[in-house]
Amino acid sequence: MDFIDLRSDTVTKPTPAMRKAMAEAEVGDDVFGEDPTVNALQEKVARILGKESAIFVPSGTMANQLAIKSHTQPGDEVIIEATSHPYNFEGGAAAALSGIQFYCLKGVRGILDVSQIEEAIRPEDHHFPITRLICLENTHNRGGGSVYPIEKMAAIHRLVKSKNLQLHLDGARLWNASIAKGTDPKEYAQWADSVSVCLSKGLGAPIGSLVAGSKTFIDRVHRFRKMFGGGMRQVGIIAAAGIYALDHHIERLKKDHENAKRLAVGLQKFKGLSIDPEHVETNIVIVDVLNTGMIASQVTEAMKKERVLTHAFGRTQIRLVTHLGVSGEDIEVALGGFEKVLGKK
Ligand code: TLP
Repeated sequence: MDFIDLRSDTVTKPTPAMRKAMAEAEVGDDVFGEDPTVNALQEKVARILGKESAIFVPSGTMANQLAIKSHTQPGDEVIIEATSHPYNFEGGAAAALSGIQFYCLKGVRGILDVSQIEEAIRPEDHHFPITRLICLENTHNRGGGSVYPIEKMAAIHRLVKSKNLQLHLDGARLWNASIAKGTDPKEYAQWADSVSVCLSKGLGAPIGSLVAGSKTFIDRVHRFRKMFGGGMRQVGIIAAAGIYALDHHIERLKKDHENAKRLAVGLQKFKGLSIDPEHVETNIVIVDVLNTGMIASQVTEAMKKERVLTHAFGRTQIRLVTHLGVSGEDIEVALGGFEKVLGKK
């Protein structure tokens, strides 16, 4: 029996139809801007996000880092949520590659309030670093897949513009936010100067992210993409997977959200777990194992023996993510595994 892999939605694999689209893709040298499939993907994503331009890059990390690099100068300060991806999970890249420092604010499940940001913006004084950029994440990974309320994004955007600053949105899972709330991705993207999106999280594409923004901004990103070694050649083959994913695998995210909710409701029954299914808005479930008598890594090890893979997030939390490769039946099997490991309350 195979494992049920709930560690991340990055584990999804291309479907046979996606592989066929990849095999048939027209290609050219994208460093010369001559790959027709890459150009089609870039135009498609720019259109979906309502931006002038978009650029294809290998990963979500590179997308965020290129955006940070293109918005800032060394020594600038970037306001970000304390559990955000660029601050925690990108290997310290923003300090190393852009020479910026982060000013971290603690949100509620990753969501910041406009007043917190307002207080964090530095006044003009030569003692202080220059606040240049605000980064938001929607959905918020460490926040348990929480969706940024659109009014909050709009209010933050108003503040940011009144202070002549820039706003970057890490939209690795913006598709999930859009499907969960029935909100067009453009509605979210309109409140950001730059947006990064991923094709390899839950959508089945093997690789690929994009940064979208104004034409001038994306021209700048293009230069840094070369500098960071992210210029690729005949990558229509993978861009085709992205086009296929956007055409066929977005609507089905609803299923992942239903499965995540079902999982969260089921997990409430087991000894020592604390979880509020109301907090599960998309495809990520974070559950606290503090009262099980085990630490997170022990729970993940025990679950592995039940052929269910989960991800330990720190000492007391585990993360379970639903995706293309997880069915409704798999959720029942996973819950059966938890029952064996923990027992009912
Ligand atoms: N997140 C991965 C891990 O890096 C933690 C995961 O399994 O969730 N932004 C957000 C919000 C992300 O969740 C991720 C990936 C990225 C950016 C980076 O994307 P990649 O992995 O393509 O560099």
